[in-house]
This record gives sequence, structure tokens and C-alpha cells, in this order.
Amino acid sequence: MKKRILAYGRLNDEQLAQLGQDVEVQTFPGLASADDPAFRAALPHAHGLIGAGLAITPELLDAAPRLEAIATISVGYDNYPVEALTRRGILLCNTPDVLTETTADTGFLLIMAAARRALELADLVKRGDWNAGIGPEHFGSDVHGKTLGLIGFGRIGAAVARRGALGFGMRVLYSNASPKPELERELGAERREMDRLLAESDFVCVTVPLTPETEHLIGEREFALMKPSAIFVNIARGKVVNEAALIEALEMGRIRAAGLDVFEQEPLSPESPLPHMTNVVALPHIGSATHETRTAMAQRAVDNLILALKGERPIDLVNDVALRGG
Ligand code: 8YV
Repeated sequence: MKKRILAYGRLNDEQLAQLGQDVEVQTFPGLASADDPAFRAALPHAHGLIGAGLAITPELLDAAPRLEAIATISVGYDNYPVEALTRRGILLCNTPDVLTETTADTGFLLIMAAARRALELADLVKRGDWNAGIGPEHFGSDVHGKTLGLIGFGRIGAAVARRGALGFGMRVLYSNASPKPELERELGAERREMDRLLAESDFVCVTVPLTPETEHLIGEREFALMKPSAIFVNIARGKVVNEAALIEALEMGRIRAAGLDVFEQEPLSPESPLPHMTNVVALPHIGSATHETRTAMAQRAVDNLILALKGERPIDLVNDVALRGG
């Protein structure tokens, strides 16, 4: 008998057909919550899950005693209880690599848009307020030749740095748990303690994963260390930043602007002042959201899940201890 999987992520017909060769697929298009009654009813029979954005809790795992593998269509896995999965011998697979360049593009989009005040000035045109040549009150700041500080220097951080160093002649600083000598050679990047990076950078871009150690890594103290002209960009996770402290830093002019793709609460609450601030570019978590990249991520997740359910090593395994039986 074929194993059964529950697919709640966006998969195309070919991907569903590929899965269908090996497993029985039950789809839950647009599933918004794990409490959906049909999803709950299917969980006890599921060997695999594939999707993104659903908070998987140990309580949900209790309702899925046959579960062998989860393929998340995301690189981040902060909404998965990794230890609980490992204890139960459930493999967790993510989708690194295929979204690196697209997410770095989003980082640069935010750097450029915030520095050149693109949204604010496009709005001015839209309102019909472009009456004369743009003067200093609307000037932005240069990106090229400035100092770009990366907090986190993994795949995505390095891809943002590459754009800055090679495309825009920027000086690159990074703070990361381990040194990256190859990237230092390739990009002339220099490693700094985070405090020094914050003080020296014109653009501070956060690319660390959300973990208990990085939650609220950037708060009041860190914003105070930045230059008043600094532009802060977050393409990682909202909870890495104390959003109240960010709002205050922007309101008090402790930093000049922010480009944000992620927020402490998503979707962003309508009460949040952030999207209404002229010095904020706020995007609805579009880091990897292109046709090409989302298709590639879904494909990677499909390939991972099929391998995992066949008892083979998936391409991307977050908790490989589970494969060895704990
Ligand atoms: C995901 C992301 O696509 O991969 C990640 O970790 O942040 C996004 O690119 C998104 O989380 C899916 O819901």
C-alpha cells in the first residue's frame, strides 16, 4: 500500500503527478490553519507533510502517529519543533540554495528603495504632486561605494554581499559565528564584532535564521549604536528584531530608514505604524516570491519528501540525527 501524504503547499500539476507515482496525495489548497477539520481528520493516516507557513506543534505531531517526514517549502524552519520531531524520528527537510539569489535580490531591492526613497517619491508622482524639479528635501543617499554590514553571513548574506561588493563597489563587513576566509578573499569582506559593524555600516542587513539565540538580537541598544544616517534592512525573520525599538529608532531619527520584508507578526497588523512611515519600505514577506523560485522550492521539497519516505537520504535534512534513529 502506498504511503499517504498531505500537501498544503502550492504544488503544480507535474509535481503532484510526480508525488502520485510514489505516494497517495491528499491536497489542502489554501489551508490557513492546522485546526482545519479535514486536515485534522487526515493527520492520523499521514506519513508525510509538504507545505509552508503552518505552525507545526508537538500537539499536532501527537495527532499524526504515522508521520515519517515533513518537507517544508522554505529554508527557514523556525516554526517547526525540531527537537520533538527528532525525538519521534521524523525527518525535517527544508529548501536551501534554490532561493538564495532571489532572496538576496529582495535584500537589494530594499536597500535601493530605502536609500533612494523610491516608494515615497513614486507616491508623490501618483498623487500628482510632481510640480517642479526634485530638490534636496527629496534627495536620497548613494548606495554605491558605501559600507554594507551583514548580520549573518550564510548563503543569503553572502549573496547580498556579492551584489554590494561586485555590483556597487561597496565595502562589506560581516558578523557571523564563524569566520568566512573564502568570502573575505572573494569580496574583501571584513569580520567585525556586531557592535563595531553596527557603528561602521551605512547599510545594516539582517540575514540570520531565527533561533532562541537570535530572537530580539537587534533592539534599542543596537539601534543606538548605528549611524543616524544608517539604513536598516531585514530579510530574515521579524522576531530577530525588537519591532517596538525599531519603530522608536525610526520615529526619533536614530536611524534614517528601514527596508523590511518580515515582521514580528505576519501578516502585519493593520495597527502597525510601519507601513505608514515615509522612511519605511514594507513588503509582505516576498523574499523568495518569484514564479521561478517558488516552483524550484516546491520541486526541492517534493524530491526531499519522496526520498525521505523511501528511506533514502533527502537532499536537505535539518535533523539528520532522526535518520540515525535518534
Ligand atoms: C518562504 C522564507 O517561502 O524560505 C523561507 O524561509 O522565508 C520564505 O522564502 C516562506 O516562509 C514560505 O511561507
